[in-house]
Amino acid sequence: MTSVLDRAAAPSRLDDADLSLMLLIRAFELKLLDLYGRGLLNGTTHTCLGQEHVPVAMGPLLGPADHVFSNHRGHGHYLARFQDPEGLLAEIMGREGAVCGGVGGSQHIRRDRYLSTGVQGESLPVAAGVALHLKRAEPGGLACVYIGDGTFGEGAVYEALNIIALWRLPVLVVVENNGIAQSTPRGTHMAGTIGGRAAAFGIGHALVEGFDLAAIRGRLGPLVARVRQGTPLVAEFVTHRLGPHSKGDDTRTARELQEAREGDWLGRYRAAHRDQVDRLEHEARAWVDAVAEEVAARPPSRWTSS
Ligand SMILES: Cc1ncc(C[n+]2csc(CCOP(=O)(O)OP(=O)(O)O)c2C)c(N)n1
Repeated sequence: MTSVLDRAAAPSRLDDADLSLMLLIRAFELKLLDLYGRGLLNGTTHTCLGQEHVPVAMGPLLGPADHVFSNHRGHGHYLARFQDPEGLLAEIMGREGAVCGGVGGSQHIRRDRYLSTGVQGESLPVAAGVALHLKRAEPGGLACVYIGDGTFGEGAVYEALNIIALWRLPVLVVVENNGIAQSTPRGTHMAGTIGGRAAAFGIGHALVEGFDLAAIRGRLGPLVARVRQGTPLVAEFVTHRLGPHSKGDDTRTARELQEAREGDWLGRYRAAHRDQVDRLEHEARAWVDAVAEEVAARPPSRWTSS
């Protein structure tokens, strides 16, 4: 199954709440790059600039009893689930109130049924195990895994997909296909397609291009309902990575960067709905500025193993 949303169409108007969340994630990530540049972050960080719409689109399709597995580029996944920029920033800055006591940092966060890891490909086998438990103990629940197109080439992903399909496990794999893995373009690391690979296991595949959240949810909603009944799905979002891989490590040419910027949902949306963006963007930036100032003034976080 393939659904492609027309990227040339004028963007439909988004709900204020959805756009606010997308803009919050954008403002948060820009603030992180600024804080990193000033030496105020602990450890490394990868931003999801350009991919903010993916977890926001998925938000209402997932419930609190579902498990979410995130990756190294997971701030948007976390913020879409918990809307907690204070806890996340405190975690990344190692300040009091940090979600994981400041030892997880940007990439390794655990909260309720949310877990992120920087180990590429690790999450799918773990999600398969969790989904087996859900199938037996909490039917109707699912495990949602976010991975990138580069990580989709890890061997562990295919062992997991095999078992997921064979045992009809409630796993939803969301691939954020931004066309590059660190510094390796997709064309030099992936033979065939993500859809073709899902098909090899008899797993359904939905291709999502665009950021009309209502249309995406309308299309994916029935498929996610089927995941809950044991029909796994690979949902592939075509996205653009606007920023560097982590901080100052962008190997793309000026032309490739320009193409990524031209594909940016925010630039395209702003052109069609400038008033709404101006109003909500200002609020999002003000919120993040206030959070950053407040969190930076907190004492260091302390972690205890108990
Ligand atoms: C097992 C493992 N191998 C390599 C790395 C180093 N690494 C971190 S992110 C990354 C690229 C991931 O690319 P992709 O899955 O396309 O996600 P994107 O960064 O584009 O969001 C690599 C190779 C790692 N973290 N874990």
